[in-house]
Amino acid sequence: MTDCLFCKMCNGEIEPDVVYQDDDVLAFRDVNPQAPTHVLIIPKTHISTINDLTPEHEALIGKLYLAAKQVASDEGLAERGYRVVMNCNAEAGQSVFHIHLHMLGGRAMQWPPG
Ligand code: DGP
Repeated sequence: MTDCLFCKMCNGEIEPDVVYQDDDVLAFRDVNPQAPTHVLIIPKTHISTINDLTPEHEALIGKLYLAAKQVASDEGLAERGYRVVMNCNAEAGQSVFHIHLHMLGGRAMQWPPG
């Protein structure tokens, strides 16, 4: 999508602080980090929300989680622990409508989240 912020990161129009990428996935540091490590992991294809997922996206969603695992390991968080979360629509706090996993770590997390 031409007016999607995260699509612009995938096509090189905007250059985020990339920590991982492959053919299908891009991972970059959040501009407004909520933890010492806060990385967003996105598919390179545009999907607006979880509600838009179809069975054909099954493998792609798995790749997002495998990328989160890789980034956590690279950041030294695998044993300490980290949180992976995806918001869907307004009440959950989604503000960018191109699905993304938040990978947060480097501090103790609270539960339930606010
Ligand atoms: P969410 O609220 O779940 O849709 O998360 C969107 C995240 O995107 C939020 O944590 C801030 C981040 N973000 C917004 N604009 C930019 C940007 O221009 N660059 C980067 N790196 N992150 C951004």
